[in-house]
Amino acid sequence: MIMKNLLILFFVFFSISLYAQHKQKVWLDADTGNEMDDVYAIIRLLWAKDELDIVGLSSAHFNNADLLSFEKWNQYTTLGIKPVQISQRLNEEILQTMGLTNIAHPLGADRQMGRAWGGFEPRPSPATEMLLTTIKSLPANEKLDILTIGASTNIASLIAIDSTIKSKIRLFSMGGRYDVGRKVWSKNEFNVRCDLNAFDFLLNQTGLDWTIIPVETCVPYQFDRAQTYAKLDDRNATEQLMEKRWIETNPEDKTRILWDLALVQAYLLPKNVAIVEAMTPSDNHQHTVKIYSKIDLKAFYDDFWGMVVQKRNNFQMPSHKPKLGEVHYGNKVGGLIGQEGATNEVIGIEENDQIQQIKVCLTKTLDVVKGFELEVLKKDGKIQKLYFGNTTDGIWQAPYKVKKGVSLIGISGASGWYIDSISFLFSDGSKSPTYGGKGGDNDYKLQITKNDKGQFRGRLMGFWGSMTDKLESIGLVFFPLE
Ligand SMILES: [Ca+2]
Repeated sequence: MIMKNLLILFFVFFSISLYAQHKQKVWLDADTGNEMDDVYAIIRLLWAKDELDIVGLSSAHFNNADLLSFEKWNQYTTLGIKPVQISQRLNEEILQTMGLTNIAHPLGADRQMGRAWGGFEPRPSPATEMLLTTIKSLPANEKLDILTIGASTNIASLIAIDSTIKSKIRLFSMGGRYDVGRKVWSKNEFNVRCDLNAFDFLLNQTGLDWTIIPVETCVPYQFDRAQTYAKLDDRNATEQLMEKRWIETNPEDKTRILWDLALVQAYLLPKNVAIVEAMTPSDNHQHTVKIYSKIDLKAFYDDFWGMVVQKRNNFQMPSHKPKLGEVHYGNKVGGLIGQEGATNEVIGIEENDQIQQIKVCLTKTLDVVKGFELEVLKKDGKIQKLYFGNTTDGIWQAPYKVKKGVSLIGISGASGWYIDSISFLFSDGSKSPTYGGKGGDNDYKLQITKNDKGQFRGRLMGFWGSMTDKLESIGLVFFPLE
């Protein structure tokens, strides 16, 4: 199992470049109600909200001929079905679950561009309206990246309504077929079939920066049902959205191709994809578009499942960025989901303090951490004891003597529901023994990192987290130095 062996490192970092540069604005348009992979793709993109400015999530329809002839479309009864409304409801559920309803989430068009026999009449919708407003308010040097993982009605309509916005967007879409070797297109693909007019309209646009991931590139990117169910944590609401979606929508499928997730990850992981230029199909205006021709499958799997674990532990991350001169609460690890524990923090390590010894308190069964005590020699020569966690009725371990001149810079160990084990990391690269049990699926490491010059980027001031009769979660509290 990949996850069992994957050591996930959580670095407390405050790279200036991350915050100083403007974040790329991104919009995702999804036919979320269609199959199960849109949910995975949306969640993966939303997990990138610290690196990107995700400004909108619009809904797309998945109108198709089967809805008129079959009684069911996946779990939905087709009688009176309103596809774009299903996508919209799911989009809202995802944003609510992740606490991100502040991201715009307008409704998209309920039908294709033009008519069944053709035509490029746009379908205005709240989505095209909000997209226009967003694009019009961009500074001169900025573009909006739009990702679309369903029928491209909303994006084609946007351009049909106002073609001047073409120079202000970069489009990334999933759909269509393209055989890179033979340089042959086929429009026989679901997203295209749901709005062939829109796809043709987009292919006829010159001056549009467009990158397409065709079916051929996505096909190898498959998830195994049993593995996916096993890896998604039942205690995490966001992960449950993904598991539930598979169970409800495509329960009989032992494997699924994650088409839409492939597009989102191709966008997020440009180093792990190959891009070729392709001449548009011969029945369209002749110019080139970009094709994601290959994806690094291992990098994609590792990225996705690594993020699942990382976000499971980090979901309570404070939203404010660290500033010089401001105490910062770093990411926490541990079983945060129930939030049954009381909040707990200790901040008292000052500049030039010397931690002399650390004592860890474990449960009676010795397999879970309850808390710890730091014995600090203050500048004025007095000894101060700092306590973290709930140390009543615990078993104290032999104290760990800290070397003189060495400072505490972080912790590592394993966590599950609770902090199963902990060890302490020091400025000279040394590490205390590990205290606690062997449990905990998630290896964690929280530490203050060094800059290029080898200087620590911050100073550890203490810890924050939550506790029941055990230590439930823990994060570093630190003072940024750069
Ligand atoms: Ca889709």
